[in-house]
Amino acid sequence: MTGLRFVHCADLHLDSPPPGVAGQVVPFRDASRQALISIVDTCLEQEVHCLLIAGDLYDRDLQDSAPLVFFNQQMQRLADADIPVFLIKGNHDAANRAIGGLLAPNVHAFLPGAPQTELRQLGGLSVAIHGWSYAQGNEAGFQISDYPRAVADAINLGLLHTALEPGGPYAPCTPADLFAKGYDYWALGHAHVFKEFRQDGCLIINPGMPQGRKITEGGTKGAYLVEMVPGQAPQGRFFQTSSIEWARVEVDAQGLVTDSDLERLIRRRLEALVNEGNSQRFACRLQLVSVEPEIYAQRYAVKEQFERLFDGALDGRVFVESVRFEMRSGAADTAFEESASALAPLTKGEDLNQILKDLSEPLAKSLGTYGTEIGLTDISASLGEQDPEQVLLQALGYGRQPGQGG
Ligand SMILES: [Mn+2]
Repeated sequence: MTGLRFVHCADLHLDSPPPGVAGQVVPFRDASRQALISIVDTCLEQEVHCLLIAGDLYDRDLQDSAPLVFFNQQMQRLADADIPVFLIKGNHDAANRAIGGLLAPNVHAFLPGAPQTELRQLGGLSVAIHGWSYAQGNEAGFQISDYPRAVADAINLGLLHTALEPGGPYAPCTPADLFAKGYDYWALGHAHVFKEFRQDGCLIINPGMPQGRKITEGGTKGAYLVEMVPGQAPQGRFFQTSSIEWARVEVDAQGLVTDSDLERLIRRRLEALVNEGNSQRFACRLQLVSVEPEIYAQRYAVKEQFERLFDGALDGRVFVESVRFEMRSGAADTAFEESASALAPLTKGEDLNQILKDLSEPLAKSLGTYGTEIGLTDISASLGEQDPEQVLLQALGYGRQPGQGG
């Protein structure tokens, strides 16, 4: 069967700085590079006819040439196998960013401005590749009508970095707009999760990112391998390129009497994750869930111990992003938990009283009705009466309520 075979990836965010994790430095830079190596490996193994990169290859201005050199080394591996690469720039690596330098000779980078078309013979077929690069981070003025008509008697591939949000800043459009162009395949980028739309003979794929960098980029990540035979609908499959997987591990702490019980339960959950999952390593957020507020008061002290204990556990296959306590009642929602966790290190600060005074207004606002529930409506006033650390712990949901003493 003769056809066009290619790999489509997006949002590599190559060499993106490592996110905050509890203990040891997680090798995310190496993981983002490993993901690109996996993509190139697949291109070579599958003997593809081209590689499409749909924007956000880089995360930000380059501080040195190391990521660019690494990228070109990988592209050279494809050049040695006569595999061309077609690349557009997204909002993170737009043309106005400090990301310059020569590209390997097989890499075609589309220019900013109106979409351009590259006509090539690939796999014995005529292929028209349409694309453009972001000139700056905001491309709200994008019009889908700027894309050229489908070229007759050719396979038409569209490269586009878009949030698929009408009216938004990132090349606003809808799947219906894309289907209406009459192309065979749309290679999208921007959303860091996998998305697929199909209609008649057209396939729209947003492959998601090849390696997640934070808890909101969880699950296995990868790229997309496509097989196109003229006259037939495109076929494809997602393949994993991530070596570290972000995972939320929820542990029901309800009714567990001792910290050892909790430790054993967490360990069992991590073992299950590692044994049953598809990734070499896991960066975990341990979420200890209970409806009993006193759990937090008792266990706040062991949070850091747990973070240290489990970071690097199971032969180094587990990283701990953080240990979090969550209340299963209307009192604390996730947003509150996030801000509480961000504020927690302040309990070690020496000028806590002053910090709390400065923070009292925004803190009260973020507490909202929860402040009333825990009897902490006026933080400034409470500061005059109580130990500042107690006030903060109380605001974070970990401390005792006023009047309880002790
Ligand atoms: Mn983007």
